[in-house]
Amino acid sequence: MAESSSDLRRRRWWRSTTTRVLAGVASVAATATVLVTAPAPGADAAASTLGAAAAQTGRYFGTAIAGSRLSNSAYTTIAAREFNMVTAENEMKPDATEPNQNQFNFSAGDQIYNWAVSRGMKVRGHTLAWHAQQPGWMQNMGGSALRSAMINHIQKVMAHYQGKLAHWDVVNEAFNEDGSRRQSNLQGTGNDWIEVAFRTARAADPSTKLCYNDYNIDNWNYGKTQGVYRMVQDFKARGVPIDCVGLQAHFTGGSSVPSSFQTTISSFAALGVDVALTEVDVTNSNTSQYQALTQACMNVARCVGITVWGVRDSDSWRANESPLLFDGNGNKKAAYNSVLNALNAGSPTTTPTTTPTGPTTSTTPTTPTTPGGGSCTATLSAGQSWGDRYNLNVSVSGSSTWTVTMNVPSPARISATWNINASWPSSQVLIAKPNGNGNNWGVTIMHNGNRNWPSVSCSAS
Ligand code: 9MR
Repeated sequence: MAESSSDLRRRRWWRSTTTRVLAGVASVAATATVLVTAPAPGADAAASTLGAAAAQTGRYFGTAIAGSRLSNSAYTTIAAREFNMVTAENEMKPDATEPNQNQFNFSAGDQIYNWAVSRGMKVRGHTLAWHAQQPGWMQNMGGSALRSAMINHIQKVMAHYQGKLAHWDVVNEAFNEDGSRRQSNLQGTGNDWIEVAFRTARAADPSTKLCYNDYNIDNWNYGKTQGVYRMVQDFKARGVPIDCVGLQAHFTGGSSVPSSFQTTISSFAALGVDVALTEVDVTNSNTSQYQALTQACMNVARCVGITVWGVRDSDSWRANESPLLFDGNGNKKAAYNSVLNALNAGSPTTTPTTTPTGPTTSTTPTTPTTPGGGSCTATLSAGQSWGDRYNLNVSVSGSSTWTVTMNVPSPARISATWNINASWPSSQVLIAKPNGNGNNWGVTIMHNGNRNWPSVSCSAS
């Protein structure tokens, strides 16, 4: 159910009246904490980027990134500004990561991973076991040799990225349109190959969410959707580890958003898995279809995020359909605004424990460290909160060249940021610098039982 407008008002009221100022100016360094009741300017303003808007409800908004485009500053400027999740478009696929059997190459995948995390973005792994984009040596394999090679591939690639990725698409596109299994060399190793892949993946990296990913599973009344649904249902019933289903949501090449799309998302979610829209594009960026698919995700608590399959139309695998949110010149298209508005009006991923609720204030005053250089102030205010996590909005004043250091009290951990260039000395320490898009940014914190706010210090240079 969508959040009612009264809920939304209450949430925004809570955000705007719960404000704490932590001053990092040398002259007030000893005064630690100042509580104010005046609304923070702009505290209830709608977020102005896709990632920030999605983060308000605990979701992400991502894009596919092509390593070959990371040298294009027009591309990277948009990508870093707008998104807080990245999928490597091709660089983590089997042909890229294991070009020769048992010889791994992570340079292209790592380039994208490092680009993303150094900007405070998270990364989805794509993909480990797939009939397509196999290296030549694997294409010619079958039977038990291929089964062993698949297991080895999953183990080695996941070991390389152990603890680093938000999700892995463990298996990609394994079904036919009628809901039967797609014939492939992997399928030829035995019908249990998918569950073996998932069990291997769980053992290799228990920290990452394991997803099954496919296209044309958007219409609830479609054979392929039902086939995948039955597999997930069976896996959950038998304890085969699976955490998420990715609906690629390519509404190009003749497809469009079906009226049952939300039913599909909520039906998968009801099996006890997260759902993500993983490769979205829409023919000619039809505004109402982009609005509808975003709204459908926002209406389902376990729809955790949306990824579009490229940045600008010119970056798309189907560039001739102009299916993305930015045109070839990097301008926002009409569909961008429909997505942004739907994200800003969205409901949280999980129901807040109490309403309104926010993080508790610290019982021990936090002490900002003395800043080096000039003066600036970082102001924290409560964002949305859920059972397991909360958002804080941060507004920096006094300087446009600031560095904010945030220390989160253990065992809380920082899980996401938006609108900053972030570096992470540890999961409890965040160093934030401007990303060129203003002085308002935010963090999502997994509280792990400690809801005391972090301390912050601000240093201007
Ligand atoms: O966008 C990818 C394109 O650059 C590759 O040439 C293609 C090769 O298979 O894969 C594209 O990405 C696909 C994704 O990995 C899985 N779902 C369908 C995507 C579009 O084909």
